Amino acid sequence: MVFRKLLGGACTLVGVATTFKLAPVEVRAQAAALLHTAVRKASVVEQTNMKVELLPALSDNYMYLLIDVHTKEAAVVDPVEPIKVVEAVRKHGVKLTTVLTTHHHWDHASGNEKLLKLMPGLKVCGGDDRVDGLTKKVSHSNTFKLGSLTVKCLFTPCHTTGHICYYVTEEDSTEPPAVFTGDTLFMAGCGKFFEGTAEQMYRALIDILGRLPPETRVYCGHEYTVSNLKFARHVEPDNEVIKEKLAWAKEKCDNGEPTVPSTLADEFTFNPFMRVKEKSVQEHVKQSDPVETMRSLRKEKDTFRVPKL
Ligand SMILES: N[C@@H](CCC(=O)N[C@@H](CS)C(=O)NCC(=O)O)C(=O)O
Ligand SMILES: [Zn+2]
Repeated sequence: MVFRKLLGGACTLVGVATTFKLAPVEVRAQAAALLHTAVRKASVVEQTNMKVELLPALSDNYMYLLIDVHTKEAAVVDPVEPIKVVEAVRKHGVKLTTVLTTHHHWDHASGNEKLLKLMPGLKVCGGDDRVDGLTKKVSHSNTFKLGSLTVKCLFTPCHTTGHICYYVTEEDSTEPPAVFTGDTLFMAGCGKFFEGTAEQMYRALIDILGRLPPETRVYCGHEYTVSNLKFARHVEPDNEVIKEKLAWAKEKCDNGEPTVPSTLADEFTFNPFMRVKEKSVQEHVKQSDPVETMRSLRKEKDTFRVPKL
């Protein structure tokens, strides 16, 4: 018996029980024990000038510690669990100066005030007055330095009206840039259109994010990859890349490992919301216009029942 989604997350926990006859309380105890061996693991992506530590939070959120290797200045993206952030800052011996908030939802922004109390003087960026602890309201193309790194704000309204993605580049580098996409672009999916339209998501995914260098690494706000790929497979049953990626993502999640980051080039091969210009995707929703395809796909995914396998 497999305990997937036991804690409500997309792929938080997997374990194997030996009997089907356990009482509910025993099932819970066994699951709790398994939690200790199958918790989501933190991991670091290291480049010459830039380090990104992935910090799993809540059941399926990600926070990210972004470090400029040269100056040891750091920023944190969506620090919903501030204590974990403080621990990571101490572990790396870096100076945290900046909070990059993608949007105002509680699972992204509700740690800002507490982090400010723990580390006074932080610059808290966001694109929406509803962001807790906001000290620096940013808008499209605003650019600032984080040590030797450059952070550019990309306004991507739709999931919320003030959503910002943060694009990070290293000067004179041949290594890939990074983009923190919050709940706009997920691995193999996109955010719900809570406060926006298909036109806006098309602009965000195709015109803004889709025009960044293809090798750009994508760090998104949630670990939804497995369920997103099951929807992708439903949309394009003949797409072999989706099948391979799904097998890979299941394996990762079963080991408590992140499927993040991907790259923009990868997303164009398996993410249906990035593939709205492809005939195979358009045919699935019986549309011929990319924006209408985006609208139909999102509508269908809003009620899609994710299959167990
Ligand atoms: N479908 C989500 C349910 C939670 C949810 O609605 N998440 C928001 C972000 S906080 C979202 O935009 N999800 C994208 C989607 O369901 O496709 C899941 O896989 O657990
Ligand atoms: Zn979210």
